[in-house]
Amino acid sequence: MEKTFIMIKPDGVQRGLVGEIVSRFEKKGFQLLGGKLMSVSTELAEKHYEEHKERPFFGELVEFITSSPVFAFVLAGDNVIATARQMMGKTNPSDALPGTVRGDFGISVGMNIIHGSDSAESAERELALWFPEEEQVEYEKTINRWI
Ligand code: 3AN
Repeated sequence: MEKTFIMIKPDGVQRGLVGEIVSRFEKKGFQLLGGKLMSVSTELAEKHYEEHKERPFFGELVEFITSSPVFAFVLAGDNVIATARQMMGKTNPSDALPGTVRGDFGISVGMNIIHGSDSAESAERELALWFPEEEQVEYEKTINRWI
C-alpha cells in the first residue's frame, strides 16, 4: 500500500485547522497510520527542506516551520502521494483551486498551511525522517472493501 507524509504547518495548527484537514483525507478514504503534534528542531527542518538549501527563502522556511508546533501524519492508500498533492492544491495559494486545502484556507506562499511528499522517493525519505516504523500503526481497515 502506498504511503505519504503530510504535515500541517504552524499556521494551520495555530488557526485550528488540524481536524478539518485530517478529516478531508479520512473522508476521501485514506487510512491514517500515525499522527503527532510536535515541535520541529532546526536540524530536522533543515534536513526536511534540504532540496531548497540554496533558495533565497530557505532561512525563512526553516524559521517558520520551527516557530510553533506542526501536526505530522502518515496516510496510506492507492495513489495517495499524487492524490493528496491534488487535495492540497498548488504551492502558491493564489493559484490553488477552491476545494483544495490551500485554495480554501491559504493566502501566502510562505505560510501555505500544508506540506505533502511530492514523489515516491520524497515520501520514503520524509517518512524515514519523521516517522520511524515503530510510530506507524499497521492495522486492517475493514471499510476498505467498500471504497
Ligand atoms: P510544495 O510544498 O508545494 O511541494 P515546494 O517544495 O516548491 O512546494 O516548496 C516548499 C515550501 O517552500 C513551500 N511549501 C513554501 O512554503 C515554500 N516556498 C516555496 N516557494 C516560495 C517562495 N517563493 N517564497 C517563500 N516560500 C516559498
